[in-house]
Amino acid sequence: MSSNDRLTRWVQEVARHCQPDRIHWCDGSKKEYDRLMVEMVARGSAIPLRKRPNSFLFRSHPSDVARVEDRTFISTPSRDDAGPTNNWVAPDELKATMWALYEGCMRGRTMYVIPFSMGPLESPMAKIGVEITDSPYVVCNMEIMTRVGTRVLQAIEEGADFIPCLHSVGAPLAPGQDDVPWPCAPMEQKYISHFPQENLIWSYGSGYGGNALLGKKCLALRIASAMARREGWMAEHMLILRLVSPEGRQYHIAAAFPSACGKTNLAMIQPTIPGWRAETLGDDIAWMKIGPDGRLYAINPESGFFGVAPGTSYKSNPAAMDTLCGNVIFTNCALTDDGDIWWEQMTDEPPAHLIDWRGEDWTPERDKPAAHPNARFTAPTSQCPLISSDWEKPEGVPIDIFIFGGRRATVVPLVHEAYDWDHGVFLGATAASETTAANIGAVGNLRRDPFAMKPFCGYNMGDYFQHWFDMGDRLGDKAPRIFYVNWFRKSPEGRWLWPGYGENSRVLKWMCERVDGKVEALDTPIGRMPRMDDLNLTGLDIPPEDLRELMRVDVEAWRAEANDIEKHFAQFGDRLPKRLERQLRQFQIRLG
Ligand code: OXD
Ligand code: MN
Repeated sequence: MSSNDRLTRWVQEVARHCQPDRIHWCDGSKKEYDRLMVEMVARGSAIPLRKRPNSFLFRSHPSDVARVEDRTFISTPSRDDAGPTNNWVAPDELKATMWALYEGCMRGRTMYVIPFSMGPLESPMAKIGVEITDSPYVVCNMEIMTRVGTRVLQAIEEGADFIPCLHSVGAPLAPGQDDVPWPCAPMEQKYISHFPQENLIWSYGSGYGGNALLGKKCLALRIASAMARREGWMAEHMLILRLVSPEGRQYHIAAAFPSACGKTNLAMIQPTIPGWRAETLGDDIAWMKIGPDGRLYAINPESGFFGVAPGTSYKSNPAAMDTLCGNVIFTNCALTDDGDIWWEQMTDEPPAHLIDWRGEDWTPERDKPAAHPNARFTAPTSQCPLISSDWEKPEGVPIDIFIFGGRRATVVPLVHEAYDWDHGVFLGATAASETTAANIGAVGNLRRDPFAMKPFCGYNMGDYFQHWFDMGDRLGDKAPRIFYVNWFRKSPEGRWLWPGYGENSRVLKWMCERVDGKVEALDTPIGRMPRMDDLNLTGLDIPPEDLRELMRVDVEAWRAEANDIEKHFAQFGDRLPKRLERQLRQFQIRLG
């Protein structure tokens, strides 16, 4: 059976179950996008923005505002293969449950078939997917976030493999029933399911973000991470950035932070140190493979930004603001009276009147935010003024530096460097952050989020740690150097100690100098740290006591951290690599 026969049969099988009124094969054209938007405006689910060309605002149902980790499943034949950090249901049971939900779920709706490529089609690292969905909102978002169209279909016809991704909002319409602006199913019927052994994705009941745009978290991270382990490459929750020194030397950085910890801001950094500049390559996902020269090469599999809107401003991220000049889909932002969008911290002063993300009147006295904290923009990567001319290079760019980090008000200093690759894997495996609104759940608790992949690893995380060791063994002395940062440390009174944003370039510059062997570092129990003189702080007005606090290694607090890491590691049982146990012991010895 050719790939194309396989595709036709799959589409027919899904249509038999889901019973849509119509089937539409997407060609990815502007005409198609515009027509779908016109239809969504007419139905009342999209609001055209008078102030931004070709841009639209959507408001989701209040129960469907973020990724639903509790309803996300890695369905491997054995529970152990999904591991302790994933929800698991046996494949047969999960498929039976979901087929029952899919039965007739697209009645009254159009079923769209979206052929898409993650990565430029001509890249040896690209992977093809086909998403079936009953949401035109998903089609338009996918047309920005991925490369959709007939060229992809042609590649499938010529024999290219594809990953089937099935999605339904789970809201069939009875004959004559009016649609709602944001159809979705109740929480207990939502399922975001992955079958990594079969490279298969089934999503039901949510229309929001990573639950529904299946190329992103589901394919490019969960399924891809499992493929990458089998095939010897890496699929990581990382931005990709090129830093260029005054001498013109290029450094490529891949950095992993949990959701809503500033990845998009760092990806679009505008260095404040004279002579240095940066180019954006990606803001969320990196696929990396060892090249013919033995170095690790990264591509960004996406073609759009699905960024957290609140907090984005001309102060925090001017390049993102310019990216949003037009052709953007906004979700759950507030609407201004003159037909533009607004969100918290976009401007110093909020407008005097808005329609909030729930569609209600809003004035600054209201104690609720006008935009949902996980409000998003979907914008083409090509519109970013800092985009690198190499962002679609089929072979990718060679990575020099890995950065891990999170949001920590206490304990973790501004920057430290791993002693070696194994120690770097330990830093990644123990990364922790205060939780944010990107996932439904409590905000502000500390959670260990290894490699920022806890919600996105498609197999047992113990095996994932081992995969990192295996990659390091293969890379040898060509492996990227590994660093850990925390831009978010606060003073005991709750003041930010570090200005962040463009000033983070000072820390990046130090990393580049470490890579080039230009500066020594101080050995501490947690890793290597900058000598104060080596960190360029010219022009910053940070009181010396703040700097000391920013860099302080509080051995007592780190001992408590080590105890917590012991508990964190224990959950992996015998799937925890011995090399990580050894790292923990050495860390405890260094702490004394
Ligand atoms: C994202 C996330 O949307 O990590 O990128 O939640
Ligand atoms: Mn992300």
